[in-house]
Amino acid sequence: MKLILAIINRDDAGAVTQNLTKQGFSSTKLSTTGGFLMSGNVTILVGVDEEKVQEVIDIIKEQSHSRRQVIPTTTEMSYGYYPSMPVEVTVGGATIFVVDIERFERV
Ligand code: 2BA
Repeated sequence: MKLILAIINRDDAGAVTQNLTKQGFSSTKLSTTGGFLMSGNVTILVGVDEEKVQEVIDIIKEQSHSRRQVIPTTTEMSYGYYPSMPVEVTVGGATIFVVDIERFERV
């Protein structure tokens, strides 16, 4: 058994979980925050048998889109001027981890 953790954009979360459910996969959605942008994203947990991992990853890939995001930053100059220096980063589609599960039980 494997646990898939997928960090995705909030706007894609509904489509990802709906498609997982449609294909018969259970999932749990957590509200999370990225350490770099400090903005909200969503982490989806899916527990599956090893042979189903690729199917789940394909569904996540299909529904997760990358986006360009501009973040404001400021720089201190020697003469005390703090101009805004926006930086653009590409976020997503999805950051996916697959980990081994030692034991899985529903009680
Ligand atoms: P954030 O940490 O908010 O990062 C958002 C985006 O900012 C990243 O997109 C990447 O393009 C950029 N970025 C992150 N750290 C950076 C840095 N030190 N310097 C320059 N640019 C940086 P993604 O790579 O698509 O990541 C999206 C979200 O996935 C991340 O949000 C974080 O919540 C998660 N994530 C990505 N890699 C991870 C990892 N190795 N471990 C845990 N979470 C991760």
